[in-house]
Amino acid sequence: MSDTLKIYRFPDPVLRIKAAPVENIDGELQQFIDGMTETMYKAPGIGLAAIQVGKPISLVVYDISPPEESHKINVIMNPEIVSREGSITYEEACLSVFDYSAEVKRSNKILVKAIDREGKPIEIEAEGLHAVCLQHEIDHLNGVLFIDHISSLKRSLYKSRLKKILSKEQ
Ligand code: GNR
Ligand code: NI
Repeated sequence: MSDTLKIYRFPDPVLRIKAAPVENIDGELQQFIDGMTETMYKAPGIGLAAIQVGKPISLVVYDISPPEESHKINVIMNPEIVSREGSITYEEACLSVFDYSAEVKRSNKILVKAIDREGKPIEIEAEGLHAVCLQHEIDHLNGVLFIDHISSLKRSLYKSRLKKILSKEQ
């Protein structure tokens, strides 16, 4: 078993770094993917982008299967959204945004081109929560957080609440 990785949280500037494409798919990367998978399930979360654990590469793991169903980890690298359709408003949260959730409007259906953990090109047609999750994770790869999509009033209210929380921490 691999070690659990540290998840960086807003306002850490690490979360604003833009991910570089994955070029070397080697044993070290496979180990890192296993570490991310374990970290995501332990959190628990439905997705995790590499930058959330401090590595600025274009890599995402996710699993949106309901808790009662069998789990299957999805690994995508160098993803690109190539088409979009419709819209969906969904209450989002993030492992990198402490104690907060808010509604975000995104595309309801997307087509994503990526490579899998072996480097094989794949296409993913995603709808609903699947599409929300992928857009949320692909945002992370561009240094974007879901709180960047909410109103500036909501964001400043959250920021001042977080400031109070953080000032009380030892
Ligand atoms: O675990 C997560 N839940 C979630 C809920 C609604 C919309 C997006 C997400 S992703 C989040 C895990 C995370 O922070 N991934 O980057
Ligand atoms: Ni997130």
